[in-house]
Amino acid sequence: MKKELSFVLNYALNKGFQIHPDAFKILDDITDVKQLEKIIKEIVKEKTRQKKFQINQNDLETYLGIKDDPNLLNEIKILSDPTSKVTSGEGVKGYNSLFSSRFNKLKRIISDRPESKMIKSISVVKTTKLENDVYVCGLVTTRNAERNITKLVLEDPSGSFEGIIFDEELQKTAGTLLIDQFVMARVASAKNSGLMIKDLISPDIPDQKINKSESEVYAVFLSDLHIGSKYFMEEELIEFVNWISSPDPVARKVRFVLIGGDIVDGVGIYPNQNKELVCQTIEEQLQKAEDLLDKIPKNVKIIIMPGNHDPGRRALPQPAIPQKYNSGLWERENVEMVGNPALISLNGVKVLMFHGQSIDDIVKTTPGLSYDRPTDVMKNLLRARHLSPVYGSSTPIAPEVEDLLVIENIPDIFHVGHVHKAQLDMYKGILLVNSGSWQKQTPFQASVGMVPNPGLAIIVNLKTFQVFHENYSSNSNNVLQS
Ligand code: D5M
Ligand code: FE
Ligand code: ZN
Repeated sequence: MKKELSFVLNYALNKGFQIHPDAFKILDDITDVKQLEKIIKEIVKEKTRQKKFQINQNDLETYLGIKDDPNLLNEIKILSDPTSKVTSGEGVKGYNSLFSSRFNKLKRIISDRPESKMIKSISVVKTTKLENDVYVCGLVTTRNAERNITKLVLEDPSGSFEGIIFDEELQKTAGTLLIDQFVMARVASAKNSGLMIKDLISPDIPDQKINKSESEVYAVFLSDLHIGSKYFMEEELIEFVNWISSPDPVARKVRFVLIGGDIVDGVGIYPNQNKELVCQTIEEQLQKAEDLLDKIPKNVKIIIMPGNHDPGRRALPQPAIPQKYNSGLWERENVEMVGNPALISLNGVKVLMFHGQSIDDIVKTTPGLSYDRPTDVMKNLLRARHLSPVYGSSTPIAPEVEDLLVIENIPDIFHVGHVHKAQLDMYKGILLVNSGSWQKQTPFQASVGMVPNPGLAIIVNLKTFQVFHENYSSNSNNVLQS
């Protein structure tokens, strides 16, 4: 008999328990010593309370959840996915229609607010003497903070104007606006015949009811695996995948695994990348991903979305990773390949998945935001109701006729990755998850002082929205931020 097993058996016997031989067999199969001790202690505690002093097979099966509960639902609905919608519209005309689609969609969203009844177009406001305050809507084209004023240029389909902000608090609000985002402004004539902005209203998220799953199942949030990279934490991810099929009571209820992009490291993404790869082709990298995900039980649905390292179109919105690079993943019953961004319903819980490349442009241009707190950036995106407003910076945006990056449908969970920092937060009832990464710090990241916290798996109970995490990092400073 294993030493550890006799230790736990003695523990139970000393507390006056009998152990049925079938229960004994199950205990003997558990290889994780710590788990063995924990299980016996919990069962002894519970049965002492019940004053039943025998441990039988049923007790262990209940505790371990060895029999998967067939009543647990795992229903996926793809509510929106750009894969079949992306066109290859090009040129100035394409961008004109993109921006006009953005403006129109967001104007519709903001029209739920009472102030919106007084909206005037910019050309009208510029050419009439304003007796009272009026509201205008527009996309922010420039934002300049000067000594003690801020100047903001807004543009709508009728034209553009520069408004001046004097109020200190409002200047701070203006500082959080993203370039090319939609905003509504309260405007009045200034003394010097110019226009003064007296209030700024973002489309934002209204108060709303969060959808929950009736079935008590869990979803796992992952991203930025970077399979194929030398720095991919293969052992740790394998350990986590093994946990999913372990008898742990939470693992037994996992029915969804979401991967928010950068599943592979890709090829030719940055200069001299080949020196940092262990798999030199996309096909090899994706094959390795497939082999790894194969270990996940088949009753768990896996959703795979591309990031900026994955193959396929680079510009946003991105279609799903093309089938030609790996037909195995596409053909798998329990795998859904979706584009970036995608809105998915998991037993009725709406999850907005977005890789998060736009965070790069936003932290560069917005005072107070940094890579260290990605969920703060995610809040800005929700307020702007747009996933990637800044046009013409480092995030490539395709000249689609329809702007598919407007957040039209409000999610219950907002899942982003890209910055390799796992973090949790809440905004207006929406659970914000940045799922971190499974790649150790790369030389590039070290050179810019970026410290990732990789190897953390975030797990959400879709019935209660309680969040758990499993930490596979050997570095004790590596913790989940919230
Ligand atoms: O991005 C991982 C992280 O590294 C993300 O926070 C962006 C940052 N990153 C990546 N490339 C650059 C460059 N060239 N400049 C600044 N910051 C960068 P990933 O998409 O995994 O490469
Ligand atoms: Fe990444
Ligand atoms: Zn990325």
